[in-house]
Amino acid sequence: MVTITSKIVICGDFAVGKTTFVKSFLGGEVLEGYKPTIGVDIGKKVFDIEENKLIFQIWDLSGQQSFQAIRYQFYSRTDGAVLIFDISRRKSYQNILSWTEEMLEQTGLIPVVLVGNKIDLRDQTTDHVTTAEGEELSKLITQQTKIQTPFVEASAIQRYNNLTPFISLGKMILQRHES
Ligand SMILES: Nc1nc2c(ncn2[C@@H]2O[C@H](COP(=O)(O)OP(=O)(O)O)[C@@H](O)[C@H]2O)c(=O)[nH]1
Ligand SMILES: [Mg+2]
Repeated sequence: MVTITSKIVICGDFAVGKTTFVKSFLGGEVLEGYKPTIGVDIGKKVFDIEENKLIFQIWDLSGQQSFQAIRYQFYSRTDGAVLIFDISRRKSYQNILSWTEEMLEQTGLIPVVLVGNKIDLRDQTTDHVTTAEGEELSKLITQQTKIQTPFVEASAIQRYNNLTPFISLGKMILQRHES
């Protein structure tokens, strides 16, 4: 049994639901800190995964600061990432690969989970991103990270699959820790 602290960054376009997602994961647990200079909220949650203790430190972009200016501090010493797009906004899906590229440049090869959020809007959106398209994208990310990237459809608002991405990521981080 081990206790490890891991820094997780949450990436994706504006308004895809990053903050809502993080809040629904953290539940009642308090935010640990705030880095106003770089526009980042940091949350903390302790999770038991397969008899190990994982202390998640979640970094969520909160400000409107230009991505270029803050990315170094934001990405420094990152152990894993949750990449989020909005299934009702195709542009946010198309932008995921540039998020991935920019991130991996700074972090090196780290485990990633891809999330298609706002699945509750699927029936109301004609041009929504399909499950197959999400899975296709996760394969492309797998090629980049060299680590199997799961794809999870979720609804942060309805708390559907709001824990799954973090548990998957936690398991991937523990596996790397062991090997
Ligand atoms: N329908 C729906 N709306 C969501 C969901 N998650 C977030 N939102 C809404 O999307 C908007 C942007 O969410 P926010 O978490 O601030 O996005 P961020 O800019 O990525 O941090 C807000 O109005 C949220 O209430 C979801 O799963 N379903
Ligand atoms: Mg936000």
